[in-house]
Amino acid sequence: MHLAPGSLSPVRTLFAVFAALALGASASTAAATPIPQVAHAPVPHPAGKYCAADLSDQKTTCFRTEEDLASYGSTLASVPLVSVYNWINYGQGGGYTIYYGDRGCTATTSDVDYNIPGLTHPYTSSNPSGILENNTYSSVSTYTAQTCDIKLFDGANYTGASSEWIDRCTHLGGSGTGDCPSVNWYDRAGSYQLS
Ligand SMILES: [Ca+2]
Ligand SMILES: [Ca+2]
Repeated sequence: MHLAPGSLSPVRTLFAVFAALALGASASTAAATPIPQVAHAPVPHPAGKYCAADLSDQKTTCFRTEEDLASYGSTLASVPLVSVYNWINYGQGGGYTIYYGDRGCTATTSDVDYNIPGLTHPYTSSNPSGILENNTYSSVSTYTAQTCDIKLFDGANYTGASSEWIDRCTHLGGSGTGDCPSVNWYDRAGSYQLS
């Protein structure tokens, strides 16, 4: 008796997959969708150490970040006059205030273009952490376009000793180098004038 050998020949079925490439397909008709611009309104914060002091309306507004300050500053009609820094070398980490005004300064320093009688005003809150601007300036820099120089006074209301006119100075410690004063004005100014 024959038993038919069970010849189990696997049948291999090959499935060929053809990728049909649509050559010359019509260009996408979907126009590039503009990415919506998320309006980033800078949010003031009373303890922010990056501040704008606008002398045209005596309004001081502080922010947590430099980006927010810059964004806010770009909305002002006023022009930047001078930046005053809590740290030397215009150190951003210590915070700073940009003073704005409605005009630049005249070319001569024989006049006074702006008076800032006290550095607790228009500062009404902390910068940073409870420190008022009085006796905090360690470096200062005026904005070239507005041609102002700054004169520092020890006390409020332009009392006490005063510095010469300074265009910019990285360290108010009295080095006399560049436009820096030759006597110490580090953490000393209590009021100032611009011309
Ligand atoms: Ca002082
Ligand atoms: Ca002037």
